Amino acid sequence: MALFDIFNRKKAEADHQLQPDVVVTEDATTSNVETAIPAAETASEADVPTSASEPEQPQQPFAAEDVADDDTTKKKGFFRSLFSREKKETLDKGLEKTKQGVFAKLAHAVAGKSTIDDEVLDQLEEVFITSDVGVDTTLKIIERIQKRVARDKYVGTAELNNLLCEEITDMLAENNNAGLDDFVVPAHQKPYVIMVVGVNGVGKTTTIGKLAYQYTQAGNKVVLGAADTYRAAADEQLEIWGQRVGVPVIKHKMGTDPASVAYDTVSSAKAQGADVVIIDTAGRLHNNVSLMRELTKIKDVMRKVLPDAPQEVLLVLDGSTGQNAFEQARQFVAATEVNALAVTKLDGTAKGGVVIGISDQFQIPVKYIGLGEGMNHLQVFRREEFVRSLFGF
Ligand SMILES: Nc1nc2c(ncn2[C@@H]2O[C@H](COP(=O)(O)OP(=O)(O)O)[C@@H](O)[C@H]2O)c(=O)[nH]1
Ligand SMILES: [Mg+2]
Repeated sequence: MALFDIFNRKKAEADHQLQPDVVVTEDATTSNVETAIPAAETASEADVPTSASEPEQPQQPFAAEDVADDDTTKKKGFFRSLFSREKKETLDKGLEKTKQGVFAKLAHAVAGKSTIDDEVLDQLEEVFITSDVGVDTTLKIIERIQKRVARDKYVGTAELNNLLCEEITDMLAENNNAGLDDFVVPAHQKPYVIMVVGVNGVGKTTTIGKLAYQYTQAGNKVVLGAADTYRAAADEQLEIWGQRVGVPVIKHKMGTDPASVAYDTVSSAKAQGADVVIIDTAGRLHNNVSLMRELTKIKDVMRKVLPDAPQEVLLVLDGSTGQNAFEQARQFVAATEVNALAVTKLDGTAKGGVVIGISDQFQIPVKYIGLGEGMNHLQVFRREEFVRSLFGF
């Protein structure tokens, strides 16, 4: 990516020359200018004509990605820069294993080829299927690339990463996954209740701890409820997170009715004027009828205090299980109402491509991604940033 780095740097310099009154953000003042570059400029505005005053651009492979110095682009650039360098680093680092896998396979797929022909397309299909993207989504991607190659006539393999990045981002944008703001509580929905569900060990409690941290950082008052009353020490684990983040945890004795914990948590949150309530629940399989019924009971009981609760039923999936995570999502979604997904443990796996498949195949948005065990290793899923990171931009 050295050439791309150099090119980015050139673009940043050009930006500053052409826009003396540009809003200086934290990113723009750092020496690592890469994250200050508006993503859309390289991803989807390849056809925008360049200004005559622009400095000379390198020829290949990214010569077509030009800087558009109009107002829209400036604004886009400003918003993009809100995705700070720190977050970009966490994302890049978290996806490292997946990236290594995808890159190695892509390099292999285009070895000795200068254009994207049928053979390359066949290889690409294999790259995505073996990267856990899933068959249906892979076929969609290949179809898009095929159309693009037919439309643009000559498409060299040197532009492949860029092309894939654009097409996958556009494909994901076709789903109803609205872009989400970072840990913002929807207006008039306070307290906003998130009930967290999923099988054992996927990272529910850890995700709750990270969510508590992020929502607190965003200025919200958070209360946690330890409604996993089955597993010994489950409430202690949540309590440790509560202490770490500095938020109260409502808990009862082990073995008590989880619905009563949820009821007490929501009541307490309401009384305290809290903004966010997060309810931990015991791990369960979609086909465990009594445990699935218990979720309905927890919801019903919370609604006695807050008629709209829970506004979010968050299904946590372990991304490192690849296609199993996908299958789990399918079965859970069929068995109970879920309206948000979190995919965890992306840092430990080369199977991160599963997020693309899940995001494409489910109408339910992937809202959060887990990129490590630390408090700040949870991010709101932004499809464009995710795909760009995956392809090394
Ligand atoms: N590397 C990594 N580990 C994670 C992540 N999320 C959770 N874990 C780990 O996964 C294990 C199970 O997590 P836990 O929250 O107890 O799962 P639960 O049973 O669903 O509540 C713990 O060791 C966590 O530290 C993540 O995003 N990255
Ligand atoms: Mg747990």
